Amino acid sequence: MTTTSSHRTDIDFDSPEHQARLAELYRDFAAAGMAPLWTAREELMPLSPRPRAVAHLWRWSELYPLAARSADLVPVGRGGERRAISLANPGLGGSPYATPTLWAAIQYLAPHENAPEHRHTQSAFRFVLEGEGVWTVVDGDPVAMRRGDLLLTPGWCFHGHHNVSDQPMAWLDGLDIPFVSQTDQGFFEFGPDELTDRSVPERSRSELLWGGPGLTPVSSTGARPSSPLMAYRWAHTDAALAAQLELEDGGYPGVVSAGHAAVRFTNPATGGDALTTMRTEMHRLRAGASSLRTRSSASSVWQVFAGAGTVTVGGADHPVGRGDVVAVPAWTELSFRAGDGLDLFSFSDAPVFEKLHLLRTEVVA
Ligand code: GTQ
Ligand code: FE2
Repeated sequence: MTTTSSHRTDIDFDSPEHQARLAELYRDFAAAGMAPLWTAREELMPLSPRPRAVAHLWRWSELYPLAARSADLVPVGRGGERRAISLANPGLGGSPYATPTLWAAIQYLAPHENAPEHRHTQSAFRFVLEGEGVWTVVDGDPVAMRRGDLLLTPGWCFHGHHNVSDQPMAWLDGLDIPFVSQTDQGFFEFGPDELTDRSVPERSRSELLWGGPGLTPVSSTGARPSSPLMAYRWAHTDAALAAQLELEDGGYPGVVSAGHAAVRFTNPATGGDALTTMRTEMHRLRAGASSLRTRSSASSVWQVFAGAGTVTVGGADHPVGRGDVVAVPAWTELSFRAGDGLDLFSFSDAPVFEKLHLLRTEVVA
């Protein structure tokens, strides 16, 4: 690469002798464990993000039967820990990651199966597309999992799952596994082989404490960075979205389009994201409505919860329906259009970059 300023006039850069000495210099750099910036500046410091991950769509009609097949062939137990099958972005060279920072997986528990307790520094959530009958026990608190619910497992909380029903159950897991792995922050501990509490309460202890909007238990011992509430129930999320759509102007004009309601799952004690490393949201588009076209330096994963429509990502249109999952790399244009109505769950790595003052988000004209 040539420079356009500070050019030395006493050197003939094009001479064969110069070229040979340069090649030798690069060989010696490599041998000494050194690498120049100038030959790789564009790759190392691009003008804007150049994600290796690609926009990709997984169909629920393909994910679910494959997860069910694995239940006939692979037991759940100590060691492997979970029957979770990740969604691997084809741009990431075979890594089992949806984006460079986000793990998205379908987890499947056959009737009366248990997944043993463990804990890890990775944060996790479960989002339930369909079914019920599984309780996830988070630090000894059994939390029911049902359609439309978001269940949290903040980092370093013990957790195990058990299916008490005669039906299998599958759901979407989201974790920050790739972010934690690539930054060498992973710690893991096995818990007891038997679940600490096999009871199946209607509501978890965390919900009994934090059950009212805007109401903090007086006994609360102070805010923690991740949410003290382990379950965000569909009835509440649905009601909040329906209420927003009653506002003709969307509430905050310019941020969302008309006919687009959106809520973020937050820590009720702080108003911040429910988890420290992942942002979780639910969106609803009225029949025929379109979202604004946006892009963000955060990468994200979206799952259609209900309805059908079109996702436009990286300039390509994809028809999507219930359960379909879309990975959206950093700085990739994204918009949605609803058919008869469209409910979408999403998660992203935005909290990480927000805390580091790296997050950039824009509405594309
Ligand atoms: O349910 O504990 O998809 O530890 C990946 C790792 C789920 C879990 C995953 C996990 C879990
Ligand atoms: Fe886990």
